Amino acid sequence: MEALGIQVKERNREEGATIVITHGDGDGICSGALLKRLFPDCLVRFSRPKDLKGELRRLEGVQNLFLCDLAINEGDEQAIIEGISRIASSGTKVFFIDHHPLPPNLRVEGILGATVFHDVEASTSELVYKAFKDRLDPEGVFLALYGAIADYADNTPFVTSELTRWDKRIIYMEAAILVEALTQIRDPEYKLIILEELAQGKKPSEVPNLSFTALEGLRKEYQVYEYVRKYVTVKGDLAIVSQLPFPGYSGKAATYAAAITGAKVGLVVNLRNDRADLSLRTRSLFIDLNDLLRKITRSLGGHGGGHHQAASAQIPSESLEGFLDLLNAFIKK
Ligand SMILES: [Mn+2]
Repeated sequence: MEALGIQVKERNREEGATIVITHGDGDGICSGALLKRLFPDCLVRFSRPKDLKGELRRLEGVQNLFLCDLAINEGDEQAIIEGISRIASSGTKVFFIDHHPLPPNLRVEGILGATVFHDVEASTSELVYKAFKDRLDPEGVFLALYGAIADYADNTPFVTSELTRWDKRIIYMEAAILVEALTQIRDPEYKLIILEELAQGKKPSEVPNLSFTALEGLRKEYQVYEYVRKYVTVKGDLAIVSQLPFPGYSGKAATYAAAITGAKVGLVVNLRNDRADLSLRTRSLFIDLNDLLRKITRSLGGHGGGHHQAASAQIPSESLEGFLDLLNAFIKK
């Protein structure tokens, strides 16, 4: 860690000396909890890719800044890179740790001023754990595993090997408690409490109320499944579910839509005002949803991206039919 130049000893001198900005999902929370173990006094807050450039604009006088599990949206890369190098040149040590594919015209080396840990194969939690393993106690590994499972990034050599060291059924159960509970939790204050408890070494099942909330989530999960089974329609290679009445379950519903119909891609569309919110999932290794969405949505006046097999997008409602046709055409190629 000294080699990385982090000034651990001075962290108490000024409040907010270390700031962690992370995603509010399971992987982001586990990443943040790992860093909270290293820097107990750090300030943690949650953000989203679309808010990243704004976050950077507001930051000043920080000693260490960690940006975790936050994708760089296409179109924002210039502002984000400028923001990072501005903060870095004021003396802040900036760490960018993420596993989302970078925009096509950006390389890791282009993120100037930051120490970057980036790998699209691994979860952010795994990347954080590996980067600071020497300073973490051995139990930190559980957080890395929960975060990896939460993001379906559990087939890396590190994770598969670690899972054989422990009882993997228990690890999966704990990860599932976290994931299912998070489907029910919107409140960032509550998420921060969970992160804090995890950082202190509690297992998800030991965080007050989390198991109960997870079971509520699980019950709703099966309602979502039933809803998809009833209302899914197929258009070309797409299994489509519209206006899902279960907020927070779009990704899961997209997975079920593809599974139930056998279509290559599952897609959930929620129309709100003049906007269509889309969640897509595929299990095909030959389809790169991140790439397809980045390509297609821009020409339609929207934006989108994510991972190869899990991605989301926003487009104007009136472009929806055109979008579906384009997507089908691209999948055919
Ligand atoms: Mn992630």
